[in-house]
Amino acid sequence: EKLFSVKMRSSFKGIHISGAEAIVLEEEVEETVLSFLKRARSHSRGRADFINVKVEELKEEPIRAPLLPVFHVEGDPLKALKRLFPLAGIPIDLGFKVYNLLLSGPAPGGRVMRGAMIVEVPSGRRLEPDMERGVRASFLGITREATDELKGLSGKHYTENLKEALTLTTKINYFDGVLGELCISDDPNYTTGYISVSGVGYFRLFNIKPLNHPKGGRALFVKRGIPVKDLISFLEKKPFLAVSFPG
Ligand code: PML
Repeated sequence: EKLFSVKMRSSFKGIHISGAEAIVLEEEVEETVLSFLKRARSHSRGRADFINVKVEELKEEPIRAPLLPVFHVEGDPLKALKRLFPLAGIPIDLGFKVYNLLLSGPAPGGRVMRGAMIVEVPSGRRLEPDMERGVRASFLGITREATDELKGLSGKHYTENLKEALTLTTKINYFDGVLGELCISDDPNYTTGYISVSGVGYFRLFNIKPLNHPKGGRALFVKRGIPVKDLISFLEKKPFLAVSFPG
């Protein structure tokens, strides 16, 4: 069966509004394109005046791997991070340094990055080649079964952001030497973030930042000596399809 990558990005007056992507069967391409178009035209950040949709057949079989299990963490998110950084092998002080950097804007001049930082543990050295742009993962998808299962398990806490973030971070954590990822949305209205821990799970943190705070971003924590070029090319190019949870 042929698989296709479908990607959408939209903007208004040159400023990014929304993006989405999927890996789907040939017969699902049309409906996917339509749903992405709808989404671009009805985003909370405004109505797009530019929409780019790209459809391409996958040239190689995607990696298929189960989604990381999701944990909804109640209570103080900072207290939770204090326990979760060590679980990922990240020193607490380094973890919070990166947390504060994401909130103040990790790109030069305190701007937000479109992609992620790569933070070496324990040195804290930044390994992404472009500190303005960061690293972005692409060629991501999730099966319908896995989406339905996620919806069932998350109940009223389900959002499209959750689905996309979980798919993305499952791919990130698949790479050997990645310890986890910390994510704070840069959407001022979206205050749920997460820390993912490789081989363990996705810990969803409510109120990880104050409402109306316009900054945020992503940081990948990696072991010293990880082949950074291979990691980046894996993230950008290797097709990855998340399937149902393990067990
Ligand atoms: C969630 O678990 O609700 C997703 C959190 C990250 C959202 C990042 C974004 O899409 O801005």
